[in-house]
Amino acid sequence: EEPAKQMPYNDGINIIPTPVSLVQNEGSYKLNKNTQIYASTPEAKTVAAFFAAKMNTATGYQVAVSDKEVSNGISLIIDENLDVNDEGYTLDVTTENTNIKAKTPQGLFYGMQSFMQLLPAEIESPSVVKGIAWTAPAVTIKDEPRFGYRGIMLDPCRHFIPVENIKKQLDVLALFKINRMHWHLTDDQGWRIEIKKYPKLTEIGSKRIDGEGTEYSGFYTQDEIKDIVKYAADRFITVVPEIEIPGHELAAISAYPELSCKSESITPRVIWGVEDVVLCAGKEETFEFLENVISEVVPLFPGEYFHIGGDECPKDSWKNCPLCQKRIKEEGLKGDAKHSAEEKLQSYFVQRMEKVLAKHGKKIIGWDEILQGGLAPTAAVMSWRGEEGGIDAASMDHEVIMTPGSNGMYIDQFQGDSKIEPVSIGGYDPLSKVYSYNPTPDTLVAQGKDKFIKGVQCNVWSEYMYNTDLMEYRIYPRIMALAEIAWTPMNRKDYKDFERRIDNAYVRLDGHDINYHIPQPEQPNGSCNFVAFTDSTTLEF
Ligand code: NAG
Repeated sequence: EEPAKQMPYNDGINIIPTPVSLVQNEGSYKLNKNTQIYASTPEAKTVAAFFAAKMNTATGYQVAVSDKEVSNGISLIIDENLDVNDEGYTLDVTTENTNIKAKTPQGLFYGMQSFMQLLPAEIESPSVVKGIAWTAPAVTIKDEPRFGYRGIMLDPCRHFIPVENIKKQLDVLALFKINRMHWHLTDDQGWRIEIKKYPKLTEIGSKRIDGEGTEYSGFYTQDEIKDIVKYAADRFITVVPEIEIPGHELAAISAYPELSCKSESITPRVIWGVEDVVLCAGKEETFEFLENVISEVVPLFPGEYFHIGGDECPKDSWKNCPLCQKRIKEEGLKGDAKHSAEEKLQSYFVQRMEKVLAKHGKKIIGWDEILQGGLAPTAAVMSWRGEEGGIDAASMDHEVIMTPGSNGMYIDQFQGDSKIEPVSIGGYDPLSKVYSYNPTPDTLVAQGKDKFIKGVQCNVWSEYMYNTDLMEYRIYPRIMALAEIAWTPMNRKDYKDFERRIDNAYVRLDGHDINYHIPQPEQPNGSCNFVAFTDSTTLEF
């Protein structure tokens, strides 16, 4: 007898990310209008109901959830002894029935997402599609993710993302088993989260005057945030909030000037880039303000990480500020060969935040500049200026999320010929580059420290994403490459096959009305110089 075939190119099977192990068997399973889903626990039932509703939307069937085991149906079974990790699952599709097992409801959710991807792509349609045989090929799958943190960072500060659009992204990200949405809620160009104790943060800090005098604004109320966090949780996505300190602070300081060293009167920033108007590290009021903000933000986000930013904080205002210098003296923050006194002041700042957040039961995570002046004892690092910060942190046994701009993780960059693409911040990150990134650098593997790499993320900075269509254009399809590098083991990755599977995924994206990028033929050099969507009146780079 011939051994069952491990599909080398998953021929005809389109699951993204590719499962750890997949064997295709003879025949297929067919949904019918009365298919039932059996769920072994109340939580499994919630997962079953979620997918029954989706299937019914596209098929027009009356798939229902049942408390009893059913024949010819789909079974969702919690099995605590299954030999996979907490997010893993097994999926057995036979000509008779479909069985999914997992240790957790999250594992069942991913098993069902894989099953959905075995069905025709029109299963993602928002309304009934007639004339389709809703069959899935018979397969045996055993699957679990390579990394526990599979993320995307969204930036509603530079350009706002309405609640409905965030939900749309969450729907689609969940298809590809992405499980973290890092939400960059404050920056120079806008403070985007309601803080009840400090109403001016949104009254003043969420508004800027763009271009020829038009007001640009937007923020999320705490109720809207709760709604999004719940919507994400229903799709097993944890939202990681980011409140930036001590730089990228113009919006907060325009609302409360006393927070900066010179208490200058400013407005939220209109152009992009970095300015030396930062939180004063000498005033106690700064820390009081942050503690109050944190105590309103923490209850909204149940996840383990709280992101405190930390990137791009110039040090001149601290150098020239008597209160900051007093603090440096009092705390004995002497400059040495490795770190300046002001870098140590930044580390002091971050460590105070670490203590405040620890009291709330949160772990801090920050951009790799938080290594300057000495890393806070329990901090996790998000490595964006290349991999060095992540390598340093992991070799000191700190958790790391890799998101290096140099390795394709900055998907605000061009993904095609800049002469025919909408204007972007620059760079060049085609799909193949995102796909080829491996988040565990060899040097860490050699030291046995790669286990501190907890995951990988793409960042969607929105300086040049004037609307959500442009944002989607940058996100898709590159985020599907991220999904695969975060989930699929190295030896199962295959770019050629990924490109094939993407065609099927585009139909799924169509079902969600996503404005994805389609590769364009490259233009001969110099023959085409127009750039679409420019807004040269407000941009300076
Ligand atoms: C960096 C900034 C960010 C900006 C982005 C554009 C980080 C951590 N910081 O300079 O504010 O939007 O690049 O690609 O990325």
